[in-house]
Amino acid sequence: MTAMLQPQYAAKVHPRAAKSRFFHDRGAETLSRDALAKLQLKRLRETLKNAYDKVPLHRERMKTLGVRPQDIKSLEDVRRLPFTLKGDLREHYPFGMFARPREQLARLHASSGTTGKPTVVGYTARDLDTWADLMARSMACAGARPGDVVHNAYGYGLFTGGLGAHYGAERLGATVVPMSGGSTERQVLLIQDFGARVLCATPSYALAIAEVAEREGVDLRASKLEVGLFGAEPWSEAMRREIEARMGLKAVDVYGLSEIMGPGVAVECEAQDGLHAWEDHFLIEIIDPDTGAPLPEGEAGELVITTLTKEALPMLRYRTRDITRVTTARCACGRRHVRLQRITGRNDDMLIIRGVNVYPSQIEAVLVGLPGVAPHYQLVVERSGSLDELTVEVEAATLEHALEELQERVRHQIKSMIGVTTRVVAKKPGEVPRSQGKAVRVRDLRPKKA
Ligand code: DLL
Repeated sequence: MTAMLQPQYAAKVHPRAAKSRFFHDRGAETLSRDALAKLQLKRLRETLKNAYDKVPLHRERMKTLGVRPQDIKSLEDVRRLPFTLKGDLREHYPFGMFARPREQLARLHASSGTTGKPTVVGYTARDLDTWADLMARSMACAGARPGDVVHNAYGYGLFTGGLGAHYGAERLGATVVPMSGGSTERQVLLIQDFGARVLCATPSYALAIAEVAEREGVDLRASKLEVGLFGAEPWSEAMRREIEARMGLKAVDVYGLSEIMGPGVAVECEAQDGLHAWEDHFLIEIIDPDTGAPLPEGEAGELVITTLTKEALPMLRYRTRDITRVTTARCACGRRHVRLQRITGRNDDMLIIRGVNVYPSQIEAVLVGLPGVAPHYQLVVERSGSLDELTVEVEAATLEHALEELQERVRHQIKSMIGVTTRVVAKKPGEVPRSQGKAVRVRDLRPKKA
């Protein structure tokens, strides 16, 4: 798989980044773990008071459990609080979970979701200010610097990616190019003409940009691009290597979700070894998704986040459904904030194929980098009797590749790496759909549950 990564394509290290360590907010980013814990407890208590006084749902749930804000005396006590679920936001659509009257909100965002009503989130002016700061901090952590040109190809609109990265880049002191997604030829042109050093996009869209550039004979490795802030969807190490090789930049993972804020909840530093979650603003827990019981450091489980500074939409123990593990081990970069392992997928993205649990990103890790296979794929899930069956649609890298040989090789590779039997359909170059934002990786053709 690493055969593709030839030395001349290796990510460039920015001279300023190599020479001196840069922080957007050195004080907050390098707080000791003790100081962080003290700050968290103080802010947790303020958040609880806000939620209890202003949001009937939180107050009623806490009353049912017999907990009052003043009963929370340590960070461990957070476990006495009720969970909040995505469904709660839907059921209180549109503004029922806000802790501020609508007139005091400066902005709304929403995520569409696959069924029913969208999830609506709101921000006060101070919430937006905090978000811009955390996104600027995330960008700096990833290697962006004041004065850079930041090409922002995250979608603008109700999705938090576009505006989140936009105001973060401005706050950092960069020059932001508000491209949004789509018009890929134009993206290629402006990345070169405006001299972008930083690219913000979903990893799947970054790959689509790389592909269009190559088709047009443009070598983005020779452009000024050095840092990519990629997130909003699961991706694999193999995909990281692929993008780094084709764009000649350092591809950094950024995580976030609208219910908690948007992009900038956690981000990798230049060590690319886990995503620092900004604990001065978020309290992180990992739980067993089946029992809700807390899991010790290092064990994989569901990420649960409590916001510590949000005014308009305080979230108590929000179940993200994202699966990860955490470490508090010291990081080479000097930041003490806990690191999340790359998020492999959501709990509800997991497929059970003939008794084997599979995340789409695991399949991706096998496919990307295989000789003759393009890094574009879709998974089709069907029901046959009582069993789920998986068809993996892959794409030949060139017209010269014999599709049958490719199918057999990919099938064998998936079986031997993941242990699951799949059907593989190889398509001609360009036949697997490309994304402009979050990629659609799974087509679920199973009958809908009643
Ligand atoms: O995707 C916010 C965002 C924008 C993050 C731009 C990063 C960059 P939502 O649309 O609410 O918000 O979707 C949130 O996307 O719960 C994860 O399942 C998934 N996700 C986000 N970032 C990553 C990542 C934005 N780096 C949901 N790796 C989350 C894996 C991610 N999954």
